[in-house]
Amino acid sequence: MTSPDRPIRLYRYPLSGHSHRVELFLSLLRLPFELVEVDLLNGAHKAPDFLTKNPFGQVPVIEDGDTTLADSNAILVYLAIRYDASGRWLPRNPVVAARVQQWLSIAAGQLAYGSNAARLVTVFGARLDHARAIAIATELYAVLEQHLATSRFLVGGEPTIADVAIYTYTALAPEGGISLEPYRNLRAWLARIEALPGFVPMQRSPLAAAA
Ligand SMILES: N[C@@H](CCC(=O)N[C@@H](CS)C(=O)NCC(=O)O)C(=O)O
Repeated sequence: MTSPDRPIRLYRYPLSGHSHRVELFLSLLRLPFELVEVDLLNGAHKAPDFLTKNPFGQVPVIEDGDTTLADSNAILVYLAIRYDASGRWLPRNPVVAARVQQWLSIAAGQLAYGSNAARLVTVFGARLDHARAIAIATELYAVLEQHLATSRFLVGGEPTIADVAIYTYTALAPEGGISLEPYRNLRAWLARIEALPGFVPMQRSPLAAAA
């Protein structure tokens, strides 16, 4: 099957980069989907009906027919295996699949504790260690910058879900006070993703809009 019978429902918050990660991939795959806004600011994600979808009370969540799934990276894997018949976005070759998984782990690790955490401080006033978040992000971007000197995308010459997973919070890094100016290869890679057919940008925070 390459398309769902009914639009996939994406529960999201417009300023959530994890939500955008899924929206971006749905759009790149040209899948029909509808957005359901979850009002994080008023606690809708901790309401009983939402907790039945994701007991951790976090967006994004998708509903695809009878399947309910939480966690942005898990959703990317699901969508790739279920709907990308070409296998391009999550290649089945064991070594390539493992390399994709490495970046998914980084998306849930250094990217989450780096750029994402820094932005949680600046945009949402989270009480996290901003300096530590910036240090984690800086280490990650130094590695990425070097990696992208010889690779067009994160795993070889074609985009995979590794790129989708790393894209959003990297593009949003300046909102967290992390400049991407020093990273020429990284910025060129962001531009390559933004040029992909079906790319959708994420809504910027009021902080970024004012800058
Ligand atoms: N590992 C999760 C993290 C999702 C996440 O952190 N979501 C945030 C919004 S970006 C959220 O719902 N935060 C509300 C909360 O944790 O209470 C994923 O990849 O989907």
